[in-house]
Amino acid sequence: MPIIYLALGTNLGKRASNLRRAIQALPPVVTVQAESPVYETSPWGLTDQPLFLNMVLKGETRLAPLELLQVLKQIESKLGRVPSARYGPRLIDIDILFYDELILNTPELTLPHPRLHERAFVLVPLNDLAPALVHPVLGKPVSALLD
Ligand code: PH2
Ligand code: MG
Ligand code: MG
Repeated sequence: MPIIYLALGTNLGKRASNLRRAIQALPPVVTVQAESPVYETSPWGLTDQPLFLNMVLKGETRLAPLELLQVLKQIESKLGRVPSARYGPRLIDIDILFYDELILNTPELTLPHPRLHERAFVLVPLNDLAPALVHPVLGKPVSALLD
């Protein structure tokens, strides 16, 4: 089954509970195999907003990438996310970082996630789970992207 890495972020409402509810909503579509620690992080992109909680999950899915994206968006809505500004505050954000070694460029979805290597709030928890994972576009392991 394809191995996926997901990034979770939240900076509105009961943040820890938002993460737990998102993780609980993933099965049976995604079988979660590992959870990183949860980090409290300064907002990136749009700095005048509350602190985030961020973490990364490793899992397995039988869904194709775009099907997975649709399910993750449904979970975000079910948990109460409403549309907001780009990089703005959100109740829950679930992003696909990697889907096996797949490289995908469609209007709906870019894989690996196009900004993951610029973001400590993603790289630090990803490095906790998979320091040796090689980025298929950049050709470097996560541990090197973090440096
Ligand atoms: N998500 C964003 C924008 N900025 N900053 C942090 N620290 N964590 C996030 O998850 C985050 C962000 C939009 O997806
Ligand atoms: Mg997102
Ligand atoms: Mg995001």
